[in-house]
Amino acid sequence: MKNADAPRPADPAVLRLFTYFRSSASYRVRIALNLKHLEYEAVYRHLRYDEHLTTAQLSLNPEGLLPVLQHGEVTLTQSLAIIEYLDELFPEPRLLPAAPAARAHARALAQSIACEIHAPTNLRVTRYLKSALGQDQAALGAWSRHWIEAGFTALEARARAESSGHRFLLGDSVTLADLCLVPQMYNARRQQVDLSPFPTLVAISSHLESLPAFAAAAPEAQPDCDI
Ligand SMILES: N[C@@H](CCC(=O)N[C@@H](CS)C(=O)NCC(=O)O)C(=O)O
Repeated sequence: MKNADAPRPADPAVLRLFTYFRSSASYRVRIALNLKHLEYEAVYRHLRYDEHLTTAQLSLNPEGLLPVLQHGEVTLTQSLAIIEYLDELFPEPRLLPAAPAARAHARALAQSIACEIHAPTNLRVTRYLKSALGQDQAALGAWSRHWIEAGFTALEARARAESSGHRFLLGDSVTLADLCLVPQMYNARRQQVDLSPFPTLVAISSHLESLPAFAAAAPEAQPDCDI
């Protein structure tokens, strides 16, 4: 991984990821890049200092969200779309199963985390709760824990039924769903969610976190980590 702060001429070979160490959507993409052994340039954008909301950054992603991936002339947003793009261009190892049902299932589990847990607990949501609706820090924590616990309750039931050996959420290799689980588990710990009702998810996440590609993508392993 290299750091690049200044834009460079488009090079079709270069992958450039706009990332923040604690951004779980960026964390998903970092895992995918590592699993596929892809070199990339990291451009760090600090969310707390609103570096994702500058004019230059909004020209890359008008949503004002990380991650953004540049690949030559191509600029991509939305972590799940980015990961599918990488999976199509660099298929080893495959992160989406070949069989249509398993493929749909992996996407559903990933979306259960990305859309049903992560989206309502995102920074801009909690900022709005605080600034526009006058909620205090305790209320923000309760809000985030509520959505994480609701989502994890459903996910735990699915994992108990479908995970073999508690190593992956689905089947016996890493899928897109696992790339979403580990960052969400990091967030859950940060929000001090009681994880005792979710032993299957904890076991799967612990196994995944021990894999080198996941460990190298962890927030603490990022050069921009400031905690
Ligand atoms: N659905 C988007 C979510 C992206 C997202 O929410 N990114 C967060 C960091 S994890 C962000 O940039 N938040 C900035 C904000 O909320 O102001 C994706 O999967 O890429």
